[in-house]
Amino acid sequence: MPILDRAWRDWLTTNVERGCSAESMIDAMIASGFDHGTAREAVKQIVLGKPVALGQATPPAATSAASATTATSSIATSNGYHYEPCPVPAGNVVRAGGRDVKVLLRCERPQVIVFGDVLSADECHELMERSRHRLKRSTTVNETDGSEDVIQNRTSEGIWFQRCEDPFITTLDERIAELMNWPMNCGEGLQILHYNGGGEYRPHFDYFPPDQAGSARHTAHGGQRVATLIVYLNDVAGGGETIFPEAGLSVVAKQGGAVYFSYMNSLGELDPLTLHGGAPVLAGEKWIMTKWMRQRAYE
Ligand code: PD2
Ligand code: ZN
Repeated sequence: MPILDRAWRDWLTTNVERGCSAESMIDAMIASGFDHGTAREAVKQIVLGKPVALGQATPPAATSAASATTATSSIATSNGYHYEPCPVPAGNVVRAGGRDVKVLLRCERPQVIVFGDVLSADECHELMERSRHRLKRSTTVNETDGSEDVIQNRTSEGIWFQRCEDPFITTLDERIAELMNWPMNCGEGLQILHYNGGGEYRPHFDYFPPDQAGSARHTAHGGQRVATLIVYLNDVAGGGETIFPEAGLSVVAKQGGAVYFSYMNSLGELDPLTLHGGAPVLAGEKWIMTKWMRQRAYE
């Protein structure tokens, strides 16, 4: 009987429930260092509903680049990114910070989830009111030296809240960490962004491209970004969707709702299908709050 640690047993159980093929799970276990016989036997026993023995055994080559994810999956796109189980738990509702957050859409490749009711209308209003008079033009990372540049591709204004800077922000940081199922101390501070009519954020990646020299400065603390949550603080009268051009997906801004996407797996690979942008605001204005999670503690 193969001996697996709890993370691998849970990973197998989740993937069986999601309908993954036995071959894909065996391949993923082999890619992570299990021998073929052990992987085959473990998958067989989980599929047949016979729990494998719990133990401390982990595959010799197991890597844990993303600290909360221990297993790899062999579901790879043509661009080579290996999709692993999403950190956000399965289900139509996710309990986070004592709140029932509704799941409205799940996309597996890229890994995108649309939520409803992440924040109440009162919480959205409080964030907008606290930010309104402190906004500064947003910047992007300079590819070469990592400095922060104001550019035409991103025409929003924003402010940052320090993580857990007061009780209200702490409530939100805790809720969001639970929703994203990632340690709160890996999160950057919450950022509030405001777009006037015509404002947009042209398609980009939220991760720091490893091939750009300027990225090193930003990954030096906390490592790479692994996942994003964008929460909509108001209904946008026209335009302003969050778009994923490679996936042909666009998410309409709805007050209190959010879009989540994850883009780094435990092998350290980055998902190019998460190219995304904020479409131009055609009518009214747009307010959002963003949370970026890192690989490791971000201090
Ligand atoms: O405003 C958005 O919808 C948006 C889209 C893509 C924001 C960001 N990215 C971001 O702040 O990274
Ligand atoms: Zn973005």
